Amino acid sequence: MRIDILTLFPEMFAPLQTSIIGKAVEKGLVEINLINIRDFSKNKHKTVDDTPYGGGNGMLMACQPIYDAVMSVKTPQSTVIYMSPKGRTLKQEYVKEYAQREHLILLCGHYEGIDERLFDLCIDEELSIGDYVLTGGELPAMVLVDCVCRYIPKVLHNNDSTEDESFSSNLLEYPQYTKPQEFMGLKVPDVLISGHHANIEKWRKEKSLEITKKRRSDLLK
Ligand code: 21W
Repeated sequence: MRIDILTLFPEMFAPLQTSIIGKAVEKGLVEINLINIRDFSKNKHKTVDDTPYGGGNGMLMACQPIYDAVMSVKTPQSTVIYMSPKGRTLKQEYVKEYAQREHLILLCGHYEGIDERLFDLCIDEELSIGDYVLTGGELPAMVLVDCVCRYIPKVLHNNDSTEDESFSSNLLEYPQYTKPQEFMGLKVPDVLISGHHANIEKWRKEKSLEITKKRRSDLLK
């Protein structure tokens, strides 16, 4: 898979070079390109924003630099996603779909948004990551890259992603413990030390159900 990220702040994406995603890029499992929208500005001062027609506070990202930046990478195989508070809210179901695409182009907005005409010209969909207000689309784009990459074959070592689809799907995680057996007077539950795999599995399912009922009963519907 190839992911092109269009942003005014490419340096914000340094974390993608670390950890599991960094490894995936190194191994060539995913190609991530950062494109600075400002490089496409055709005016003298390399500006990318302008005041909104009709008045009002703040600045908008203008058509020309974004249009040219998108067109420099867009092919018939591309899906252009504008990270936007007005988009549909990201769900795991969408993550799996995005992971099947050949080429994602993620457009990160800043300021008050982008010129509306860009939606008709070069944007396929709008995507939010949740109901809270951020300062721009960069963190949302990183969230999307992170969760999509988990579904690219060989990115995860164990098969955590396929495990999502088994019984555990739509349930919160059961409690987990590692060594030592006792810490500050608190003991690991006996069943986990018993070595009785059927009992352990039963206990985990029960605990998952219990915590899901308590905290996220909406997931059980
Ligand atoms: C926040 C931009 C609010 C614009 C009309 C005129 C991308 C985001 C963002 C941001 C406004 C995502 C207004 C969850 C997010 C993002 C920056 C609107 C008021 N309306 N997912 N002026 N949350 N946020 N400004 O904030 O770009 S995906």
